[in-house]
Amino acid sequence: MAILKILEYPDPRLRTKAEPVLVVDDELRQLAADMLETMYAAPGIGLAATQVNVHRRMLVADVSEKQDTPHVFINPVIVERLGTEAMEEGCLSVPGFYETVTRAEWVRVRALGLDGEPFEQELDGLLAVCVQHEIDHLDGKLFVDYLSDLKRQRLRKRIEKERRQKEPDSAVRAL
Ligand code: QAP
Ligand code: CO
Repeated sequence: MAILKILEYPDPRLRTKAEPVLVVDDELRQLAADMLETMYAAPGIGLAATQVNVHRRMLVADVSEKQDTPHVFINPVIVERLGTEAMEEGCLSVPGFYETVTRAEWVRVRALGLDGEPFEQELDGLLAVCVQHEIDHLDGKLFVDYLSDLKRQRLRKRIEKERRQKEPDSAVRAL
């Protein structure tokens, strides 16, 4: 087990489109376990492989109160969606920033499980929103992409300012 390093916005590696998983093997199962450990430690409710700089199509999520109900989706595809729901979202790759995003309120997801077998699951509520957010990561998309240009620009400025305060040399290095 290991806690993995999470990439943070605006890291360009978060824009990578992940490749489909071809074989579900022990190495992939180990990655899933490490991603769950990393998510629980954060703590968070969802994590995509892209966020730990592994560009393969797998995500983990657990929206339960006691964080005792892990979900793993390999090569996830939304095959049906219904309704819309506005929800305040955050992201482990954009720490300290939350904004309302509108997504489908119900989805049917097709994926492979850790046993390599395909399954379909109907999701609603927070888990439905979370899985849509994490599948976006696998396509190089972030929740801040849904905001207005003005809001995203303000966020970038805030992050740059925070970074300057954390490491005073970075502004100089960037010149
Ligand atoms: C995605 O996000 C999500 O800013 C998962 O300082 C979130 O686990 C989908 C986190 C909300 C739907 C609704 C964020 C932790 C965790 C932070 C997360 C932070 C510490 C975010
Ligand atoms: Co995220």
